[in-house]
Amino acid sequence: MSTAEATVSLNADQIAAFHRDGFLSLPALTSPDEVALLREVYDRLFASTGDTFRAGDHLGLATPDEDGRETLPQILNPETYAPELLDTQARVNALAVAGQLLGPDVTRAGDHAIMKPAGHGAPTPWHQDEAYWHPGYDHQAVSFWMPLQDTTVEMGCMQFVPGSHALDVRPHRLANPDAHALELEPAEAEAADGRAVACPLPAGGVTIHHCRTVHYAGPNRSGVPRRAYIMGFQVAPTPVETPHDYYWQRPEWYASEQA
Ligand SMILES: O=C(O)CCC(=O)C(=O)O
Repeated sequence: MSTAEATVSLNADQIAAFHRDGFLSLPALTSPDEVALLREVYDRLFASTGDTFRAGDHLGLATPDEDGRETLPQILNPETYAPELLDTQARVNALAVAGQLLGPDVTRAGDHAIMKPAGHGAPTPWHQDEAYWHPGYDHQAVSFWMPLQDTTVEMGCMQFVPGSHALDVRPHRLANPDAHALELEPAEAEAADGRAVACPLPAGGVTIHHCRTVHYAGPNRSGVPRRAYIMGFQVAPTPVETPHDYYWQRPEWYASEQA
């Protein structure tokens, strides 16, 4: 799979665009052959039963539909269950590009996978990734969001608010009491909607976004599952003197670290 040499790099204009907008879109992070392999791994993981996964690694980001079907399943740490995900050209390329954006001290953060089932995949609400994270730090991280099939707006491609990575973490709330997603407060979400830039992509393309960039992905109205595989990279977070007041987080999320 991986040649260990990166085959993708950013030019100066792309690096400047990322720092200006907080996101960037590339048409290919890896080869069609590797995308086909990744799709097999992905479908195997999503076909596995819940007890394959450690507690909390298989979550519903939205509530099931009226027929009881999952509408936005997420697998955290997929590489734990499919170690071949650690040895891909996509990862080599992503790490090299992340280094161009965040500097040479960049390291791997968590991977995850979010599936929008054909025809009934739910929207992913407007949010900033950092709203989920430890309030005792400021974070510097990027996510590489790679679809494993061509992905249009109607299938739920990523959408971003340009420049929003320069904001603080905005007020969020739990999307509903039973699901695991956070969403921006309604007035902020409405404002984001009016400024969104949608990024349709071919299979194996990638969007890259900063952890404070406001983003969303719509429902999947197509007849094809929308498979997204996401690799995260970061530099060491900076401790803050007074922890941020992320009142929307569930109390158990970071309880042990803050005790
Ligand atoms: O795949 C999705 O629907 C949303 C992904 C996302 O929010 C993220 O990668 O931060």
